[in-house]
Amino acid sequence: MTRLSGITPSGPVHVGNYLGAIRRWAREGDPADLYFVSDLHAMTTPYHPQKLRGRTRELLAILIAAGIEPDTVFVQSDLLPQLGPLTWVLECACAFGEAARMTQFKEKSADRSHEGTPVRVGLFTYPVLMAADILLQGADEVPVGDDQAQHVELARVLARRFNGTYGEAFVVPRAVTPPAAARVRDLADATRKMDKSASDSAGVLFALDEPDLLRRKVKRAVTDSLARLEYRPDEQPGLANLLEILGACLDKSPREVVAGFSSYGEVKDAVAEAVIEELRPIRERTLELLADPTELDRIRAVGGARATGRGSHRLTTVLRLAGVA
Ligand code: AQP
Repeated sequence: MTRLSGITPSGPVHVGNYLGAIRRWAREGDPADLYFVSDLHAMTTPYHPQKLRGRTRELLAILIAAGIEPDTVFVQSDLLPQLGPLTWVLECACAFGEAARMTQFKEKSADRSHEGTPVRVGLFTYPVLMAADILLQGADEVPVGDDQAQHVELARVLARRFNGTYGEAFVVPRAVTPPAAARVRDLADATRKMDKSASDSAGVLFALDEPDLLRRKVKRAVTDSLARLEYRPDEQPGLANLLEILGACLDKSPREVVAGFSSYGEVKDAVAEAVIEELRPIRERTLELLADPTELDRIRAVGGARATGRGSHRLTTVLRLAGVA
């Protein structure tokens, strides 16, 4: 059984990505799973090519440094020769109305129109590219949050339609809900989730931040003036967020970790030290890998070759059934 998960280099990796996804992939990943850096998805909104290239390498290095089996990791753009034709075939199997129904497109395009920046056609069609990511690899399960479940549903619809119309080629994937993980929120505003592409990074703990910077960001975290040391997410969201981060780092519940503190300052010190210790080995290994481009390229090539190998037979079948090969 193959599970496929991706992460987009839309900004530097933060502690939310790490605790909510990457650490789980490293701990629970199966050799049959696939993890990929979805750099093509980062092109759906304005971006800088050099930064994208750098962030893609950095993210690949972080996934390896975090302990994910290197063979199971690949970079999406390394599969462009396969994903390009497959995306076209799937776009030609997708009704305009189906793509237009995607809630995420409606929300993200509304944001862009609001900002006065053009909405890219890629933002509209990327769920079809996501279907190609999934279907090319023959993934059985795709762990996604609520915001992506509709896209996996589209992949299911397209797989069934192609199989029914032209012939059996695709595994019909399932969306699965990943085990509940801490939803880390921004330290400066606990109503917002911690975001890679946040315009203000004062409340975002990046995985490669220096320990001193992490300490300063945690010290400035917004809490409240109630001076109550309890875990009450609704009434004290800033404190609750800190306790959730601490709990996730220590593999304990936020209620367990809150006992024993006598001030918010103590909580912040403990959070800073726990995050620094959690990230230290990953930061060190990532910097080593980034300093050794030959090794990183070698790892990248192995993962890319494995993913390409998995998809090539399926793509040949699809093109033949579609009448274009
Ligand atoms: N704040 C978070 N807390 C816990 N988990 C999180 N994830 C993202 N933010 C948090 C998880 O990280 C994985 C990769 O996510 P993605 O690349 O699809 O990015 P995203 O979910 O759109 O969120 P980001 O990282 O903040 O990026 P941008 O700025 O591009 O929106 C997923 O498993 C996600 O749940």
